[in-house]
Amino acid sequence: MSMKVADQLLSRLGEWGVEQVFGYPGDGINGILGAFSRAGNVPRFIQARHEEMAAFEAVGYAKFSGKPAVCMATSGPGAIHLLNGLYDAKLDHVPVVAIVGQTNRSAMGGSYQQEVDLLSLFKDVASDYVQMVTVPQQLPNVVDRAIRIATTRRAPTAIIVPNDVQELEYVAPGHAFKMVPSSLGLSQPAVDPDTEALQAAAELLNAGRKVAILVGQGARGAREEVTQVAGLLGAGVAKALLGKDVLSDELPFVTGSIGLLGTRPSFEMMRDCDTLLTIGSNFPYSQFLPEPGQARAVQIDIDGSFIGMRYPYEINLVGDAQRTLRALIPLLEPKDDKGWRETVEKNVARWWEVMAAEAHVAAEPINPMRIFHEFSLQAPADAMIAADSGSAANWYARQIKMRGSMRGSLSGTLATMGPAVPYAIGAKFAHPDRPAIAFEGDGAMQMNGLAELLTIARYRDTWTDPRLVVAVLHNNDLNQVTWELRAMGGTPDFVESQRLPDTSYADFAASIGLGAITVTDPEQLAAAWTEALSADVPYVLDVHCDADIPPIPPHTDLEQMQNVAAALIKGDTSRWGVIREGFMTKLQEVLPHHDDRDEHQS
Ligand SMILES: Cc1ncc(C[n+]2csc(CCOP(=O)(O)OP(=O)(O)O)c2C)c(N)n1
Ligand SMILES: [Mg+2]
Repeated sequence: MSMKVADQLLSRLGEWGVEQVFGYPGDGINGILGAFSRAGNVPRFIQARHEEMAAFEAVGYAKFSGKPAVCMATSGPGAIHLLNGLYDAKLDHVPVVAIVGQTNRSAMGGSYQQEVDLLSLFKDVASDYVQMVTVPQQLPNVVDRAIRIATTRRAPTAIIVPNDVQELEYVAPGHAFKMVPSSLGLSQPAVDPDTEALQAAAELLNAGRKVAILVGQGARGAREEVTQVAGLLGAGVAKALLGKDVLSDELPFVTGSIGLLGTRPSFEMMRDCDTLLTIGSNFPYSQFLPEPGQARAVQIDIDGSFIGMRYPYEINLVGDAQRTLRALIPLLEPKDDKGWRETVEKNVARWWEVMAAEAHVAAEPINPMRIFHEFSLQAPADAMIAADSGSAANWYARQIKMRGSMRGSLSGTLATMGPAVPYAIGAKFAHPDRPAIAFEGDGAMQMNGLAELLTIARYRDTWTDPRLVVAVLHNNDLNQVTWELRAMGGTPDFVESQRLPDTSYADFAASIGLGAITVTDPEQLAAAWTEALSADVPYVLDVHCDADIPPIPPHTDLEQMQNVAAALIKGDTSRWGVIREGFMTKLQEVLPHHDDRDEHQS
């Protein structure tokens, strides 16, 4: 039987080990859909509710599996819908290959229906590689390069296949002029550091007395080595958001997240250190790093094009995190003075006490921090966690204690709304035998999460471990932005843009056969988690939570704190007790004195 280009496309993906394609149909890819049918759905077509969700599912799959992922959409509108998910892949550096259709070659340039200039559309997002297949002989090389480049550069790439080309008989590239034969496979190099630079880095680190380490997702493969280096240097370790799962939070010297969503011990460690070692992180907020001139610094990163930014590093070591640290360890001298490390550990221990106390501050009806706190106490050691970009990202960053082989991710750099549910779906396809948990705001649920619950309902029986819990922060508000407005002091509360229509997320989940619990009492939370985490169906926890709990870290700058305080005073003063009671110690320091507050209230 002769093979069409579309058949060869799927067979080539299969040869690369691609097991599923997250996509949405349309006549621009009808030829490829026919090939899926002929191939008995191998690789497997996973149907999302929206192309952006298909792209997020691919990003989630790539993030949780470490392997390249494929998403697919029709020409024109379908291709456009993929974009946000592909940008998420680009900004967080994960390999995703997008395959899209296009009108027939005969119609191109004719302002034809659904004809969009796709090469231009994808030029920025897939700047590493975007190509249109116009003759059959091009196909293997374009597919192979799209996968290889996505993998090597950890970036999205795009393949455009016009509808009529999909249907052509496949002809392999010949042994002739202007033919480009191709091959499968990719063996990545081991990137070792330069010996002289390594020696200089060791000298710098040995000279430091108060060493701070910052790790990002690039350090994921170097858990043991980071721990050993931190021990030798008497250092604490802060984690960038995408590197939250690099080290267990049960280690006493791990200060947790850093930055706008970060912890106080990370903030203090960076404020007081004299030496900084950054490993596999491109953490953007340099104001949370030491002041320039305060600390001498070394950076280790596998990608020379991303090294040396954000801080005036003295040594920029290009190398694989694990191999570089292994080479560095014998050159490091154990620090005699343990005072710095003891301070860091004391701060960390205190921080976790404060987190627990904050989670237990009474609220109306539920303090959102408590959702994360109760989850963290029960979290399966192999949980895969996704958080959305609203207030959930703050509580994920600060309240959840990573341990065991737990994995976690979010849209770290694009910080887009909406990826938590599709990431969790992608994670389930990466590891069908592990539980997945998505934390998502009600705004994001209304944007797309609700619809994507249907995808969960559809595929739930294909996962060996059926547990996928979606915890909805039901606050009827676009709360993260509401608090940003308050902190800015500009528009404390513009109701028209911020309030959300109310609906029941649990009712919707139940109506499509998922497990569902509406939680309105904080004392129900522990039992709700137990039920959802031991169930044999996916669950939605619809948690009614308080919109008056500010997701602002306790070390936010003074002016912002004062704006928040002022907004609270001007607003509903009955909420005042909640704010004051415990969880924002720093806020109390900048608030007006008791008497002034009474005046404001009157
Ligand atoms: C696609 C997109 N649109 C808008 C924003 C800006 N934004 C960030 S968080 C947020 C509010 C999220 O609200 P919700 O999902 O209800 O979570 P909450 O903060 O209330 O917990 C908005 C509008 C964004 N990051 N991404
Ligand atoms: Mg909300």
